[in-house]
Amino acid sequence: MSDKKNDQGPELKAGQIRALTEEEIAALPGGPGNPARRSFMKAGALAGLVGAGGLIGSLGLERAAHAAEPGKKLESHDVAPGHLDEYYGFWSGGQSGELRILGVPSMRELMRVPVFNTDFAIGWGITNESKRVLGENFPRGGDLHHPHMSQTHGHYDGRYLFMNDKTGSRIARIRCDVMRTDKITSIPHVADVHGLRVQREPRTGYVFANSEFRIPSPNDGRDLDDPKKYQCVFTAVNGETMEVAWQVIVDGNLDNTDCDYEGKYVASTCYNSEGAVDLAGMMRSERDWVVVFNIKRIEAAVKAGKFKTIGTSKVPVVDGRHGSELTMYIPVPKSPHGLNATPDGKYFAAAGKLSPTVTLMEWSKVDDYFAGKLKDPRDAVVAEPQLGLGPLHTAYDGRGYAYTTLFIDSQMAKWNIQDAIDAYAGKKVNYLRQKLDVAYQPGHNHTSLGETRDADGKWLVSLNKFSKDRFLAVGPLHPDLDQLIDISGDQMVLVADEPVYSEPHDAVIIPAKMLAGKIKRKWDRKDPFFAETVAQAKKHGVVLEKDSKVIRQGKKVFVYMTSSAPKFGLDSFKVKKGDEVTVVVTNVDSIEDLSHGFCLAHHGVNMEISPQETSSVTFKADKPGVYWYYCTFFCHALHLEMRGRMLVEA
Ligand code: K7E
Ligand code: CUA
Repeated sequence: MSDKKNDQGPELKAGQIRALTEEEIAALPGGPGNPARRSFMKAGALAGLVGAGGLIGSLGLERAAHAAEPGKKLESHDVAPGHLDEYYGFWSGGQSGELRILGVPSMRELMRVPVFNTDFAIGWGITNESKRVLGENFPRGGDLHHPHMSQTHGHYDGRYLFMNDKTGSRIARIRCDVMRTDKITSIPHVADVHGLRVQREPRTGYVFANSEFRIPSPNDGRDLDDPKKYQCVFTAVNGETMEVAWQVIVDGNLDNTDCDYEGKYVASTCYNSEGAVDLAGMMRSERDWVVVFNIKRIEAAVKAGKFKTIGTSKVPVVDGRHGSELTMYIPVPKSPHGLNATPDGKYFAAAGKLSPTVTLMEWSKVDDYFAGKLKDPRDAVVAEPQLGLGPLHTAYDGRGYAYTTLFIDSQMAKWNIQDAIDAYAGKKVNYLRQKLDVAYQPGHNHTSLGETRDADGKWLVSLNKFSKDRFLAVGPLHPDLDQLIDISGDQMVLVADEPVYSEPHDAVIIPAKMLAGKIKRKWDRKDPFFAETVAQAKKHGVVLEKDSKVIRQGKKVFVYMTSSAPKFGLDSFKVKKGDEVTVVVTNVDSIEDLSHGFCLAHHGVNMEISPQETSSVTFKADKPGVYWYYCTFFCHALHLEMRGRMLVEA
């Protein structure tokens, strides 16, 4: 072994990839190359999924061995300064609760959009406009897993992005024209919201949401420790109104979901078919299932009044448990995870997780089942390729290939869909094309346009849960690692490592040209996002674009002011201790990128006011004294002078 050990992995010269020494190669378990790495990864996985500290050193060497693989010229993902990326990437922010916008292929982070989190930079969770979206008593954060853009006829349409909050059982919508969260809906009768997808045909339409944990229904203290009575429901939300359209009670608990390209079905993976509340219980059976929901039949049942409501909620809830004509239960190996429909509209795949297989099913066989022509639901399965350990999610390139993440093996498996079908039918064909090492433990993957009819087979990202030694040490918490892979050729080629903050689960990659002209570069004064604030000003006789004045109504004080670099409309305003103060700032600058901020010292108040935007905040003035407010976006040479005083009388 090299004696040059340090915390940060093998020593590299700038711009160089270091080859292993002969000694190091000899020290690798089982010799050089993939097999060694694989057996190591398996050992690691069995020892508690790479938990064992002693294994980390050799993992680093494996990395070097892979990165230094000869004969592979890395494709460039460089985007020169001043040049634009070809794609947008919309990235889940996981437990940070935000959505992130990346440029692909550069992997540069372009923007963060706060959704379920609070964000002091723009005042999300602080301004009245954001609180109207978040609702009263909103939770402090959220766990954002799955972002998906609205579609029309199976193509991205640039209207909205939808995403789930696993911990708060919520679904949020971002308006793509301003990239701002505009609606958040709480889902009733569920403990969490996990899998989320959008209807493709004719358009979105429905937003489908799985819930994972089973709970009593209603969850009001009854049946506390009687898990047999716990329930899990599937939810369809109307993406236009963001109201819950209907729910379906299912057997087992739901995990991930996807729908077809014809608007007929949506399918979800289910694990814990046992309905257990402990790990051993959840592993008792040999199989779980995929449940397919028949959208037309569910709509008809709701229309015919064949539903119940729960508690005070008006949401129609139909029964889709075993024996229901609304659903189909397809047995698959234990604990399936990802559910991904192929872009040709023919198949859908459930990743095995605990089984080394992916189960491929055909939508037309689902037609047959509901028409009474297919008796055994298992006959909807057309392939079950064996790929490696820990298959979690599958992405597609539109050329007939599928890419499946192998969590335990830390690999990406590329396989041919038709060959896998032929092999299942008994032909002697090899469907596996390539396995690429990724670093390390991938969860989701995603291809450019791969969840639409337009799958273009250019880029694949592997969203890895561990980065280990791939970056400089930054403390016990490591960044996650998103790797960009070029899939345009026969072989997958790794082109970039992107460290990311906790914790991306999923992402979508959308050509910039699909959004061209749809994204605004400054606010429209008539924008609905702040329309309520504008209406309130009107009632007060205030013209926001011109007036700066203070209006008192009893103990409520409304402070209206403009902002224009480098000046607020008011140099000072006076209130009394105990007043409820609402400050409304309108940015009358209309130069692109000339944002101002309003930050009030010692009051936890900051908000962004971009060109032509109105933002407002309400707080209690409970401390007598002088408090400066100042601009927080460096807008002008006299930006530091852009400030004023709030005078609070005792
Ligand atoms: Cu696989 Cu929440 Cu999509 Cu994470 S789920 S990986
Ligand atoms: Cu306005 Cu800085």
